[in-house]
Amino acid sequence: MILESSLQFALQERQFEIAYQPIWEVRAQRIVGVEALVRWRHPVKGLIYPDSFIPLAERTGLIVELGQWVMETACREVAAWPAPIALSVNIAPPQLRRGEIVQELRDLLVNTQLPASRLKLEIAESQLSEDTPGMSATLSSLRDLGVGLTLDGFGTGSSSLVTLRSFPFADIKIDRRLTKEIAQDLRSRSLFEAILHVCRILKMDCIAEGVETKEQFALLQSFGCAYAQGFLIGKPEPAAAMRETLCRIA
Ligand code: G
Ligand code: G
Ligand code: MN
Repeated sequence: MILESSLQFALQERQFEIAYQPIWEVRAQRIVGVEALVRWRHPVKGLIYPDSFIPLAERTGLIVELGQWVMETACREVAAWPAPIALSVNIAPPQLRRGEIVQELRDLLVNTQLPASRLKLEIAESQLSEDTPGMSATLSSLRDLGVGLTLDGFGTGSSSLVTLRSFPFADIKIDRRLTKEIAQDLRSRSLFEAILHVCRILKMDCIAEGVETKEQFALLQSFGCAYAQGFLIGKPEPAAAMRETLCRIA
């Protein structure tokens, strides 16, 4: 069990780091972006994954400070890399409920020299049900700033077409639980294709998450899914390793 006080202490002590997982453009066969995934380097327990502490951080409000650290660190690190790839950062609703996030991001982009067009904010579909009018306004302001908005984890939970109508998302990330099924289950495969149709009509880009096998990759390629992410393409890696990968292929 992780306690609020230990999370608070870890934030003070800067015990967090970011792993970057590549996002692959299927047609051009190249890395076009990375997703920043936070890890907690605990001095005794070792590496702790976000599923174990993000929910607590959200409940206690510590996600605001942690999220600011992730955003600042990731923008700074990625802006210094040799290739002009995109950076995707996960954002939790408590961060969006603060109107200040728009001005903070604007300042951060200026300070790090990362063009707004290279930053994408991933917002989990499952968390948008707690919508407030303020959140929708904040998302519009962020879009006006020029950053991309990605609807994360689509295709499971309460996937709603209303969400697609109500919020200015530029792309959709299909949840890995659905990607996992497409090679075995016909209904899942049809649902996956249907989501791609919706994306095409709404002129949104689609990223399949959790691609682990060549069979899954071949299927999503045949369906015309533009982007893929998963262990088949690359695991999350520390900043230095990802930077080297990009230097090698640049
Ligand atoms: O890296 P891993 O697969 O363990 O990530 C698990 C979950 O944690 C993912 O669903 C991801 O969205 C979430 N996550 C990872 N990094 C962050 C972060 O910086 N902020 C938020 N809010 N969620 C994150
Ligand atoms: O924010 P989101 O839940 O989309 O974060 C992606 C998470 O999925 C990360 O924690 C990452 O480590 C994990 N992940 C990435 N690729 C794969 C994969 O191919 N298979 C599985 N099982 N998990 C993956
Ligand atoms: Mn994500």
